[in-house]
Amino acid sequence: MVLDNLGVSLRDALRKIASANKIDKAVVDEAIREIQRALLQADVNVKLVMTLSNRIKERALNEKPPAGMNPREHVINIVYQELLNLVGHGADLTLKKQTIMMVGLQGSGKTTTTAKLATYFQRKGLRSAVICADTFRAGAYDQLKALCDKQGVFFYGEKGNPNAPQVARNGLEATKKYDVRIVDTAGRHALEADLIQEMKDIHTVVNADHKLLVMDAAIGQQASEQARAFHDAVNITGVIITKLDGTAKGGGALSAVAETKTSVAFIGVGETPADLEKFEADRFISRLLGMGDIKTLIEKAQEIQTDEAVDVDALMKGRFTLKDMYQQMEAMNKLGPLKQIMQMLPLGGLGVELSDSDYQMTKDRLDKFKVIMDSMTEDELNDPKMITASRIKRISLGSGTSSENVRELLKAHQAMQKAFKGMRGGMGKMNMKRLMKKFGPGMKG
Ligand SMILES: Nc1nc2c(ncn2[C@@H]2O[C@H](COP(=O)(O)OP(=O)(O)O)[C@@H](O)[C@H]2O)c(=O)[nH]1
Ligand SMILES: [Mg+2]
Repeated sequence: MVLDNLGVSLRDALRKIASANKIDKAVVDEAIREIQRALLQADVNVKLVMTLSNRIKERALNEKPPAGMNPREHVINIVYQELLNLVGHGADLTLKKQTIMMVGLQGSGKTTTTAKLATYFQRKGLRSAVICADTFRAGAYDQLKALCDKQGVFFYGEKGNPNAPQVARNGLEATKKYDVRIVDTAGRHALEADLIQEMKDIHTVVNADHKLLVMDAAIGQQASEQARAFHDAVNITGVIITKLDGTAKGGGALSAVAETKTSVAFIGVGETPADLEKFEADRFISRLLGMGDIKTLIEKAQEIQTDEAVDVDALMKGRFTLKDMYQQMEAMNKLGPLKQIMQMLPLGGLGVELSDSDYQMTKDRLDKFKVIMDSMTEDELNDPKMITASRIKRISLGSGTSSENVRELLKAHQAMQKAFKGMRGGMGKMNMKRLMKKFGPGMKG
């Protein structure tokens, strides 16, 4: 996962909001301080951090929660929305015939990303071709050709021709029949005037549908200045942030995107051609905040709800009889491994600890539990605490199981009851189901 540290700190801040008794200025201020610290550490631009925190504060203290949302959910929702605003919506490179020009400083990852992109489109069923218009760096031609050959991507280059715009023009001519044509260009060590001029010249020749700025995630605070310069020169239509796998500082590049009002199209998360992810802002932020796969969970729950009632509300309810437990276990057995589900819950399940055996809801185990429960009285099912040692013996005899088995059932019940109470406590009085719905990655501001 990229930007782990940022995620952990943001989740901490949200957890505090979630468990606050009451949302007041002190709670909001403290949460905002933590969010600020987290963002600054990730190198998000100071000005943007200030704007973002002022907006969160202003909205959290003045905006009334919409109907059906409690104040805690409301504030968490605001934080989510403002973070989403910060990274902007992903630039969509649709799957169609197009030309793409890559720009960026030397070492930012242009050439690697060119090959990654070509592979990406090729895997989606489009024919990709790559043109090497980096005539500046000696090894550029060989590097890109090797990458393309390995991926079965058509490569065009002219070794020895120093005229980059001319190579680009010839390359476009030679690759007419390809769907996606990607032009790799040279970068220099810094933003030099001649680099900018050459880029503009290639830009004029290529007249690309997309001009993608490739930026190293580790660039930090200089990102904004750079992004602006490239934007002024060729009118960037999207950004690719590379090396997000290796840095905690990706916030700089992310803020540059916000500042130039462009958007992130892809992120690079490794050196191989497969290490390219399409950037989807809501998914990215959800993941960062640990709200990862909630949507999947809800969809799954809804699927099951159509044939058999699985009540997520009941799952989160504090009172928890043996019958409830059985029903929930049955339901969760269908949803998939409990462990996975707990991890999909907002804020990483709020640190509720269940042992591995508590997670195992195998069919055999459920069947045994069912037999045992059939030998219990109604009162015992509703209030398992009343079950004494002598009753345990009798229940095991009546069900043809062992006292051990009965104790195991009671222990599992206690653990789950405690876990669900803990979750409820941790979330304050928040309605988990509603929260899960709201924070599904499909949510739009
Ligand atoms: N870890 C990691 N390394 C990357 C990524 N993208 C590029 N690199 C590495 O960064 C270095 C420079 O990349 P290159 O494509 O040659 O940059 P260019 O000068 O802009 O063309 C190479 O060693 C790449 O393997 C990425 O997303 N993650
Ligand atoms: Mg290169």
